[in-house]
Amino acid sequence: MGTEWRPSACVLCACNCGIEIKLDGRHLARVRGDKAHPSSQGYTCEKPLRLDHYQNGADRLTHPLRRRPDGTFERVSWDTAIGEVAARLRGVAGAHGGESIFYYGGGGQGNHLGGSYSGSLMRALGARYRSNALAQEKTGLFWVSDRMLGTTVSGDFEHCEVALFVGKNPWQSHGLPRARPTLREIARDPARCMIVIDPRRTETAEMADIHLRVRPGADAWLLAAMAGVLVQEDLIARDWLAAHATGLDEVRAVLRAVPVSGYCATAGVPEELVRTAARRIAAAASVAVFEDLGVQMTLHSTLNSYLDNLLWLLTGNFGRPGANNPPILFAPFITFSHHGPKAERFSPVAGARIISGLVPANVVAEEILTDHPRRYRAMLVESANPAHSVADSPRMREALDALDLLVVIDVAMTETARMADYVLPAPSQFEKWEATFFNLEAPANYFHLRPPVLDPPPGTDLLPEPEIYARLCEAIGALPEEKVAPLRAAAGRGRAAFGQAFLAAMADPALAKIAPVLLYRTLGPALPHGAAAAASLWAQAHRVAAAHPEAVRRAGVEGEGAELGDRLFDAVLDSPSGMVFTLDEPGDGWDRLGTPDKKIHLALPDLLAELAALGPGPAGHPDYPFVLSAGERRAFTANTIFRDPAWRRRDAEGVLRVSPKDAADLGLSDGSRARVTTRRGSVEAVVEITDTLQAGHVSLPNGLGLTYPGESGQATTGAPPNELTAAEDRDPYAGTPWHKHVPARVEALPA
Ligand SMILES: Nc1nc2c(c(=O)[nH]1)N[C@H]1C(S)=C(S)[C@@H](COP(=O)(O)OP(=O)(O)OC[C@H]3O[C@@H](n4cnc5c(=O)[nH]c(N)nc54)[C@H](O)[C@@H]3O)O[C@H]1N2
Ligand SMILES: Nc1nc2c(c(=O)[nH]1)N[C@H]1C(S)=C(S)[C@@H](COP(=O)(O)OP(=O)(O)OC[C@H]3O[C@@H](n4cnc5c(=O)[nH]c(N)nc54)[C@H](O)[C@@H]3O)O[C@H]1N2
Ligand code: SF4
Ligand SMILES: [Mo]
Repeated sequence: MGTEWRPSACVLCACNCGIEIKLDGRHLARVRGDKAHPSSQGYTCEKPLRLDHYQNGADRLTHPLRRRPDGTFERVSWDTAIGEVAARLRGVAGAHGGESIFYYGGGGQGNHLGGSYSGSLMRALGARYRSNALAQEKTGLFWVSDRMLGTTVSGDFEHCEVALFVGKNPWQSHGLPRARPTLREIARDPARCMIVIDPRRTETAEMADIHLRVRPGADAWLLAAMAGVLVQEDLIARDWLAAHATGLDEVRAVLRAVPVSGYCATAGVPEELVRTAARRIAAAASVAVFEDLGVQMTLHSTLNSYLDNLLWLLTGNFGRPGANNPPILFAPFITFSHHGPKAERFSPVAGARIISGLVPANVVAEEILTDHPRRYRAMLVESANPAHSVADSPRMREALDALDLLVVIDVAMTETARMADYVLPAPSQFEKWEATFFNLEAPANYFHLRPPVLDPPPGTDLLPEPEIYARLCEAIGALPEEKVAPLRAAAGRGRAAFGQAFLAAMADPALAKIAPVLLYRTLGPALPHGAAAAASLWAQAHRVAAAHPEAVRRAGVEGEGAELGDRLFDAVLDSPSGMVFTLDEPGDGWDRLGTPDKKIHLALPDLLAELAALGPGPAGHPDYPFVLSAGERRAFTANTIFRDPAWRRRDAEGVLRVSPKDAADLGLSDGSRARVTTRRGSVEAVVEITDTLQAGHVSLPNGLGLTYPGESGQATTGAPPNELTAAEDRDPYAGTPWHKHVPARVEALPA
């Protein structure tokens, strides 16, 4: 075994904890938390110890592949792959317009550097439509937050008095730095309080002071009741709202009319507990909130996000320590259109709302499987597995099959890659420079550019994503050498000369369109240690330094003007364990309100109308009496990043969780098998009986059902959740799926 510990990051969830890796040959033999990482500070959960299953998976891709007419793949050279993919993309754009080329993905949980170059290629082709997993989870919240605040926020759980988790189980899913110690600290401190809204008695709910055990899908009623209590008991931050918000009267009128008792009954939560929770939120010096998939993937998801925002806004929990603050994004992976229906865009076929630039994942198949002239004809997928992760897998497969061209960039032979015309293999995230753009912390925000830990495997022919995008841009003629050469020369003369030359080049719209790839080809080669892939970050560093010079200087980077941007970039290049890149002072968040009048807009008329018209509660389905939560996060799930089932030390097949009452009614026992059937499909699963679930509620994990090479050929382990979900089960505003609310039938299977 080697003796050196090499810094990197865990790639399994958005926290991207800093880790150190000790190699044994090509194996990630030992993994420990990196104490020098400013966010995780040495913390990790148990999952990164298993990262070798990702690094050395048996279905890692080794060479570019092209599909033969009989459906099998053949190896081709990169020149052939790039030349043919470029020609076919150009062919599709020529025949049907660049708009018919669709982009999906651009980064998983930890790899966003590659995707930062994809826009160059797409813009050069004239493509306009794209999507990724955020359009399965967060776009409803983004839409609401855009209209209310013109920005996003993140909760300050380190300093909050009250922590509110809504449809979120951070003990397992993390999402906040050092989640478990942070949760323990809140739970232990009698002055602080944890409130959890979840139908399940989760690990987090077990630690909570108040667990509002909502009926699945009834969050809108519960959250409305809580907001109703705030208004009806006059617990709102009246002076604060008068100074900072508009629309209070409209909101108050609707919330005054909320029948609190009735809504608590609908939600299945004792009214007194709901009132206690609302009063505790109102009385707290600070409340930090995290809402996640439990409410974002169930009925009324966008209304849930609105009500959630109202809970903390009506109580004044914005823009101060311990509350909810807008982070400075190093690379803005969320974009805000700043208000007004005029700014809104819709997808070309289904007319679905595009939020933060993303077409809802749930309508992608619909946008392909049609004879509409504007349908998508070609698709480029990078770092995503939509054939598995998007609702309604059978339909998604049909759609991918119907495309004129499907190109997949991945590290492994995934469910999606198997359907591709061309599979383009990339080095793993430990074999190249990488970074995550999920930098969502305030007041101290972190960025971590990771150097490679080892080389790509010998005998393989892999290219990092920036190189793939650059070569494709070159092959379609978007990166003419006569424009590139002068900039490359300027990069040789130093950063200041380059900055001036690059700024001048940006006056040329054809170059501005491909700016990231242009940086990669010009500044990239001049960067130390082969860090060419970091070139796009140079522009981001300058943007951050220009917009937030004080916050950057507080983080310890010195300089004025353009020099500050260059120094920030150099500091990023020189921080293999990550760095604090901005540090806020209390109140800084107010500058980042994106509303034109710098006020918080409380009233969203469409959602207030939906709130006023909330019916009698989620309706049951006579043929499908159970609510299936299709995609729970557990100790041994990690989306589809680990494909090797051997990474799981427990729960090998991903059990179907069932309450004791349902198990008795259905004749199920622990370890027996059951069939789960929905309108869309049917799967089998092993049963686990647990009183953490309510009667009528069953759950399956996410990320299961992957096909992986085993001892006796390809084998599929566990139930793929999206064989069960229907694309039309989605939010009316944001198109986000109702994966947590799938009407289902459960039957015992013979042993
Ligand atoms: N171990 C592990 N961690 C992960 C991941 C992983 O795959 N494995 N994935 C990462 C990703 S991509 C994400 S987006 C996050 C997601 O993180 P979470 O959103 O925390 O994960 P989930 O377990 O999917 O859902 C959270 C909770 O929603 C509850 N829920 C179900 N139905 C309802 C409902 O009707 N109302 C309410 N209020 N709650 C409901 C479930 O019981 C569950 O406890 O996790 C990240 N972290
Ligand atoms: N039913 C149901 N469906 C769900 C969910 C659910 O709860 N229930 N959860 C949803 C959520 S929140 C999410 S985030 C999505 C996740 O689903 P996807 O967005 O499809 O992403 P992942 O499953 O994380 O897969 C990431 C892909 O990146 C590849 N990869 C890893 N490293 C690299 C690299 O360096 N380069 C390249 N090019 N590729 C790489 C992996 O092999 C894998 O194929 O699933 C969604 N789907
Ligand atoms: S919390 Fe997330 S990033 Fe951190 S070690 Fe666990 S899975 Fe990895
Ligand atoms: Mo996610």
